[in-house]
Amino acid sequence: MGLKQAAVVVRKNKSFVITAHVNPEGDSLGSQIGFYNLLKKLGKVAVILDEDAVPSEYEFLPGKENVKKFKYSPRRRLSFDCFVVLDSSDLKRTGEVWRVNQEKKTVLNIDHHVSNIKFGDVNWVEPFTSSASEMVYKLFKYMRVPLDAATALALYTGIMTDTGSFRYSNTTAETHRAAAELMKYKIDTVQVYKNVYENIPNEEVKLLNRILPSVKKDCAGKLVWFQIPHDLLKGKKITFDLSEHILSFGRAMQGAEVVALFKENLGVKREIRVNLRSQGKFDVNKVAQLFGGGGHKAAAGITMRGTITAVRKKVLAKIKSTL
Ligand SMILES: [Mn+2]
Repeated sequence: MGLKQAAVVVRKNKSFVITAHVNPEGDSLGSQIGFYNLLKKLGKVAVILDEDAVPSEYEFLPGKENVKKFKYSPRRRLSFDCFVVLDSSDLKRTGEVWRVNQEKKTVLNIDHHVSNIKFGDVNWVEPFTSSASEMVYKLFKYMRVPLDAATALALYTGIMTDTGSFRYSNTTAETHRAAAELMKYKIDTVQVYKNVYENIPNEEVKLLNRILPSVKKDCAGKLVWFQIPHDLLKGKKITFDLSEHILSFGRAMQGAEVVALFKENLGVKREIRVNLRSQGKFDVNKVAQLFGGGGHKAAAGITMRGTITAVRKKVLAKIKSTL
């Protein structure tokens, strides 16, 4: 059983590097901060290294200052006993951070993506659990490590964001029980929601205003897609993640069953990020896996090489053939 083995790895080792996927969001940050706090309470040495900076909507999280933006360099050697990867279906989802584990120290893989390829030495993978944050909550309980207000806030935020604020089908009775217990630490849940979702900076509102009207529909409205061209983002200092808002808007459109968002990754030439969402019936993970991506049945992503037009055509054709 993964949980038990994960606890053994935590007990056995002294120093840890913690990471998660690129483009951090609520669950990757919540689970990393929660796991870091667990280790600290057990007297361990730990550091959180992420490829990308913390988006502005998560700056309210206590402990976010422990999340270090990390640029890999082969000359920089880090010594540690255990490499912990959270909320990532494979090592490459960490960007370049996985390269710090040159000495092949124990890899602990803690994740809830159905597409997880079990890349760890110890794999604790629970596709039926709402979020990596809920898994870290379980680890606290199992190891009988006391929670605290800052940890509760981080884990609650991760659970809230990955369940679409307790609306998606991954929300279970267990999820609600975890959230209920975390709320005992006086979390201002209304404010957490506002911080994450109702806090869009003016510059980003202007962008939304240009992206949303470009929505395209296909398959009699069952397929909805958006494309963010590179020149729209170029030169702009984007600190707020708009993807979730765009995808939610797509899902809310009448008749929409599948939503796709195509974006050119800034800084990386000819790399396209595709985000897919469904209402729950259509399996977007299956489509994502055909192109080397993955995720969950109702939410998945792909990073592909090529022009945005070519990528879009391939992915949409696949969706249309099964929709
Ligand atoms: Mn997650």
